[in-house]
Amino acid sequence: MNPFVARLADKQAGPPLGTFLMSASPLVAEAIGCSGFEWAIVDAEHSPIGIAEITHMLQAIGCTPMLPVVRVPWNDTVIVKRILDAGASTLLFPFVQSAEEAERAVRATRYPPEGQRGMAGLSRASRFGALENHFRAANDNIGIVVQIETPQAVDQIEKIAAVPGVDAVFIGPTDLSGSMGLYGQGGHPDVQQVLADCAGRCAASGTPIGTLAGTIDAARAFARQGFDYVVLASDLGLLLSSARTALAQWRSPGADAQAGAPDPVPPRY
Ligand code: 3PY
Ligand code: MG
Repeated sequence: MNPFVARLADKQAGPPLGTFLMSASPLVAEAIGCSGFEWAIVDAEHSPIGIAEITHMLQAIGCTPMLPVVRVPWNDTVIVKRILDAGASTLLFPFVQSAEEAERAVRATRYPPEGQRGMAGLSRASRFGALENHFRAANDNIGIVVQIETPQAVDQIEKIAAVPGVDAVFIGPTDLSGSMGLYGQGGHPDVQQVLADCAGRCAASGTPIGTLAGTIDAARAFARQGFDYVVLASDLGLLLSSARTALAQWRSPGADAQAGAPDPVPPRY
């Protein structure tokens, strides 16, 4: 079974927290993998990450216990083939609008006769040919998560989730709020209501559902609402919020007085 799908099925362990990796850096990907995050999304939709970076980031993550998911830039059979060849085995598809589009996503990930994935003898996916069973085993080991990001897709969520091969859904609150005419307002009550409804509908149909949270409090709230997994921000987001907090403290008058007696040379910087 695909390791990410298996982790989602392990309800006892609680909802796994992940983060987006947008910095296109294998070093950062490896560091996040060593930080304790259970899983992370290599984001090839909204970052400079291309095939070479995906390959190198997967190599780096492979040295850590963290489970990688790769978000493909689009539901495109050729791009999907290249990303699978690079060794990705769990894919996140943005903007899936219908059951037909979900079927197209699944087909792109399956070798014939089930699908249309092209075959190459020396891909990283087959350990450069060393995995003799690769072509027979690969179809059963791919995990697919599809993103629901518009009201049209929300209407279809049960049909999309029921497509054989779809393992989980993920609500993208940024695009969802934009397509609801509430640009930049993922926290708007109307958007939050749609998220809560989706969680209820997916619980009823037994489909794991996840979404994006900007803070740990929001992540906890989503878990309480029934979300099965949550993405906390991104590597860049976590870096920038920590940088901004540090600068705000530095610039805040009276910060010295509040600071107490910190270690002037921290053991890790
Ligand atoms: C979105 O919010 O639209 C995303 O794709 C990421 O969560
Ligand atoms: Mg989106």
